[in-house]
Order: sequence, then C-alpha cells, then structure tokens
Amino acid sequence: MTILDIRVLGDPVLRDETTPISEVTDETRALARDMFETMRLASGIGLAAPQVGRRERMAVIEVNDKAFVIINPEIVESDAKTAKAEEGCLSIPDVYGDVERPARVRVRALDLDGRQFEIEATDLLARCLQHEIDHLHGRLFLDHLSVLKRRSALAKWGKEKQKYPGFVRKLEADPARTHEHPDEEL
Ligand code: K1U
Ligand code: ZN
Repeated sequence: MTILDIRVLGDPVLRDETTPISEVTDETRALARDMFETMRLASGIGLAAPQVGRRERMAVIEVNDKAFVIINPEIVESDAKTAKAEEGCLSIPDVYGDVERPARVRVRALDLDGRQFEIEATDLLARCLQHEIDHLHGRLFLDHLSVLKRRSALAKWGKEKQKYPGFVRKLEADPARTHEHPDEEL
C-alpha cells in the first residue's frame, strides 16, 4: 500500500470536475486501499480522489468505525439545509468554518464490486458524504461560507499555505505500520 500526497488549496485539481468510473477494476480497488491508508494517517473521516490528484469520481469514508467507498455517488434525496457545524478539510489544513447543510441525505453509489447501493445518513455521516461529494464536483467547504467568513478563512490559509510548497502536503509514514522496510534492513 502507498501513502499518497494530499493536494492542498491552490492545486487546480481540487477545482476540476471528476470523471465517472465506467468499470470498477483492480486498479480502482488499489486506489481505494491507498486512499483509506492515506485518510487514516491524516486522521480524516473522508478523502476524495481529487485530494490525491486523481480525477476518478470516488471517495472513501470512515465514520463511527464504518468504512466504505462511494463510486459515482449521487444525492437522491435531502432535507432542507438545517444543520450547521464546523468543518475542516485535509486539503486546507488548520482552516475551519461553520457550514450549513441538509441534516439528512440519501446517497446512491457503486461499491467496490460495481454493485449499486443506497445509504441514508444523518449527523456526521451525512455531513461527510456531502463534503466528499462536493470534492468530486470541484467544490470546497469554503464555497458554503458567507463572504466575510470566507475572506477570513482565506486570510488564515494565506499564512498556512507557505507550509505546502507546490500545493502538496506530504504525510509522515507511521513507523509502527512500516513493516516492509524496517530501519535495520536499510
Ligand atoms: O475530505 C476531507 O477533507 C476530509 C474531512 C471531511 C469532513 C467531513 C465532515 C466534516 C468535516 C470534514 C475530514 O476528515 S476533516 C477531519 C476530521 O477527522 C473530523 C471532522 C469532523 C468531525 C470529526 C473529525
Ligand atoms: Zn475536504
């Protein structure tokens, strides 16, 4: 498995539309495994393909110990926007903002066997699904903020972004999980 670099705000890939996956293959499954590994190392609860520089329409999610992949997801039902909560983003580290979103959504997607499934979600899972589906259409949580709040979030990012030359966030591999190449064998 590979830890992938995370692209941060400023990399155009985060603003691009993704391409639907026409066939779920071993390559799709390998990408999903790498994305899970990367998401967990970054202590996230979701990660979308554009965040690792890919244009496939897929994301991984792990909320309340339930991990799953959404391929070509669509929101097929949602409530009115009634839930406000703070969000962050692995692609905009250390910047946060309150985002109002529907409290309940029903999402239709394909799984890693290419089978269609539907999930009805509330609370954090509903928020995470919407945040990840936004990424798949080039949208970021900042786009949901008021003009003033967005301006202040961008001012904070103006300072933070210096830490990410080339708009790349490199994660430190967790030594406890690096079994293939232990130090003493290098
Ligand atoms: O896509 C991403 O950038 C991952 C992001 C997704 C997210 C979902 C819902 C609310 C905010 C952000 C994160 O995983 S942010 C970090 C996180 O682990 C977290 C966020 C909210 C509550 C608990 C944890
Ligand atoms: Zn995000």
